[in-house]
Amino acid sequence: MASRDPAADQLVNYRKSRQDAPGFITTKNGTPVGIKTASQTVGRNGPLLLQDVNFIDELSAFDRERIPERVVHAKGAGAFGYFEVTHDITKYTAAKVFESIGKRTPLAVRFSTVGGESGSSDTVRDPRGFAVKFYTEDGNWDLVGNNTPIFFIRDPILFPSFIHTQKRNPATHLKDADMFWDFLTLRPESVHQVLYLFGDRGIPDGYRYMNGYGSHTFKFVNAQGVAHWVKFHYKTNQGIKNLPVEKAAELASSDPDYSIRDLYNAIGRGDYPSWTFYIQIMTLAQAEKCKFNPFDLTKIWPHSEYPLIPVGKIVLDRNPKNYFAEVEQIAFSPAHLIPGIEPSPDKMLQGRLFSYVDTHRHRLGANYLQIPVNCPYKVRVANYQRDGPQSIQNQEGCPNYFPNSFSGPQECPRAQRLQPRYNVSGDVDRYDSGQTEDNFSQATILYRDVFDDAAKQRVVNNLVGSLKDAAGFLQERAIKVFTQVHPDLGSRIAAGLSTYKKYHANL
Ligand code: HDE
Repeated sequence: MASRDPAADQLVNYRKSRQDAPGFITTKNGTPVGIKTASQTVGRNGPLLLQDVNFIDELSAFDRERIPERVVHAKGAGAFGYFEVTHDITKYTAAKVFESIGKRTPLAVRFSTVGGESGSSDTVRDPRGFAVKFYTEDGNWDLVGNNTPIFFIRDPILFPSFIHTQKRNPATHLKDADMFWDFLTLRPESVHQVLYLFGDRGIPDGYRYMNGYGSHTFKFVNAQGVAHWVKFHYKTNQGIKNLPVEKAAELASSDPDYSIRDLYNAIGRGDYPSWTFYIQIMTLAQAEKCKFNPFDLTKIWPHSEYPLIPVGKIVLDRNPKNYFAEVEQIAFSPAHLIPGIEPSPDKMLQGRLFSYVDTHRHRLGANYLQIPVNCPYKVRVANYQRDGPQSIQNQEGCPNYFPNSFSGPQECPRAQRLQPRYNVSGDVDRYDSGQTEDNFSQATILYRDVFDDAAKQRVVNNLVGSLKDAAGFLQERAIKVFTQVHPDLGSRIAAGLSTYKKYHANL
């Protein structure tokens, strides 16, 4: 038989690993099951019996198989591997993961699309999630990034509305071009990310050929308690590869799980994907004088002023053994930070610090950090929290109050030193930045200087291809927004749309 790929051969390989010794079926309670293919009935055709505990065990488990899917990033693929330090950055951070050159830290990664349900196609135009969990000796550090260094909005209060416009219309249960373009054109801070999304990188060729970005600004603190602002980048060593629009559309029907399959098979055949990990550093003094707000997620830090500093590499060398246990139940959060890495005032990051752990409590339960894939297994969890649903590590006889005189765990002076005091002041208010910030200049640079002529034409085609389905007044508003990015972009979109105008004459 011709050999198949590792994903197709998963069951064949499992059988080999069991050496054809399957063992016996049991109930959840571990009791051996005699007959699996018939329920217990009164007579051959008779009704079932409540005493058929094997049947009840089976159906009650099935009835509970689904947990809520992620409200965004529902479709994804996961893998495991390690992070290895190649360059010393201890002058910036005391985080254990960066402690010494050559140090390896185990990690888990989950890649995802954003807007679609867990059964949706992998090859849609959408940002891709690139979330990394580092299992460090100071607890788990999650860098929950995307494949773009920026985002559509800069205030987290807009996130639910923004996401609603990317998902289904509540009346029709269909994706809706009016919702999509209405929101984006009313909030022009989104235009930088929109250009990225409708450019070539909007449909990566699977998950191995794209970069990852921590996106937000974070704060590094070194052993002396000195802080720097930092951004994280992980660049693919496979090279960037994107899917042409026609190929992506074809794959959406012929192989909607294209990206999951590609990652599983690459790792399965020993072709381990890797990324080089970089940081950008900004001193606190530089931030004070920065021409733009360095905590604004709609903007990048120019590499010419804040160069990439190499740090290490991410290697993925193990497929999940069980998708539900290790990928569906993995729970990332920007609030999973470790000493030496702190949040910045980026409003989006601040909003995310709440949202992820909140959604995990809903999706996985209050003790989601005791699920093996989420468990900080390099350290013993020691605190004064107890009980709750499915609490399986309840800290035995250790006192459950603090302070105490009975050898309960104590405060950690090192963690305290690595959280230096800082000053903030200002008037409490709600500051809507939609019109008051510079929304356009970095988008202009992206269109004018980064895209070559062919890429410009492709982005125009992609935008027209989506805008053509929106109402006429939204098309007009979009043309105005894109004209502010660059007059050439606005006029090319207007020209492209003019061929469709007849459909929207009355709108
Ligand atoms: Fe997320 N996001 N997000 N996000 N996000 C979630 O958390 C949220 C944002 C990202 O593979 C949810 O566990 C808010 C930016 C990834 O499991 C949820 C805001 C970036 C993943 C959530 C953002 C991301 C998520 C849904 C605006 C890139 C998948 C399920 C303030 C830097 C993680 C979950 C995985 C998932 C909230 C914006 C990346 C609802 C409120 C910006 C990669 O909590």
